[in-house]
Amino acid sequence: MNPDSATGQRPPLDHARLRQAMASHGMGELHISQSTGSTNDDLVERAKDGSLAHLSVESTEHQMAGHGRLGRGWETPARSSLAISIFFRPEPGFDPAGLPWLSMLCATAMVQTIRERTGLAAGLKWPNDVVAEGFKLGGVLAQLVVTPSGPAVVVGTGLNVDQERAELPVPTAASLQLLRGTGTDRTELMAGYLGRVAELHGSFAAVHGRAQAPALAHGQSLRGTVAASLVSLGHQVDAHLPDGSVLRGTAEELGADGALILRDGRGQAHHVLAADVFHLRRSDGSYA
Ligand code: BT5
Repeated sequence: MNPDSATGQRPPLDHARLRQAMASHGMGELHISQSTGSTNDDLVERAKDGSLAHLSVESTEHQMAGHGRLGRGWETPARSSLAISIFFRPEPGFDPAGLPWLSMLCATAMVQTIRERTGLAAGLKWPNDVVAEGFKLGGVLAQLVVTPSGPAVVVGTGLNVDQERAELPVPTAASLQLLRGTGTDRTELMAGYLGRVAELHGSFAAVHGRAQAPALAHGQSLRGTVAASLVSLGHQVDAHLPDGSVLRGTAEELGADGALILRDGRGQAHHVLAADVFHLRRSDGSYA
């Protein structure tokens, strides 16, 4: 157990170290509040006049009314976790089809950061869950923003770092603390994540937002990089579709547009663009 967690003595984020990390990656402004409703809402508000710098970041020590997808909530106690929203202003020439990839870019950056900094075998559960050992550690929520200087995107990422079991809202959730049995420095994690996002985004922007183009180290495309983090591929899943129906199949591939390609029991392929995906328990009892 982390000795600080139960006593309310959780350390705050180190703003100076984060500003330094962001400056070294040529990022925009950093704003960290003591408490707020939602960092996504705050950044969308700041973006409205059109002057907010590309790769500006909004975070908070205590997010009290965080948003999940489809009107769901995101719940975290003060200083226990990370809530990070990043503003992306696409340059002229950036392929609009690249915009939906920004949420998976951020989720992949978080997966890579967790792997590198904690050694946990983190992965991405399509489309936006950061998972490890079958539990949800984090999630990503992207919002399109119309600004006077053109369309932009805010991508918010939440990560459970220090929560004890009783502080998590659902039994499917876990924190790094619970899975590792030891604390993790939130500032280090956040700096690592921001650096990864800046690098991945820099490569992606250099190929004008084309997810298939070989852009990254070793000639990998963003699509290939995201697919390498996807734990859903190869698994039997239930996809709960927006119309309320459920599609069961094997997750075969990440589509060129970011969709999950599922093959059902009759051998028919389905192109799933929006869904909640549940991995089915395998015969050995594990999920993924
Ligand atoms: C997500 O939605 O996973 C997206 C979460 C995004 C949160 C970030 S924090 C920074 C930024 N500012 C915001 O206001 N939001 C973003 P979804 O896939 O819809 O999952 C939501 C569901 O996850 C809830 O209905 C709960 O069942 C569960 N949940 C809520 N809080 C959780 C937590 N801390 N850990 C794991 N699961 C949680």
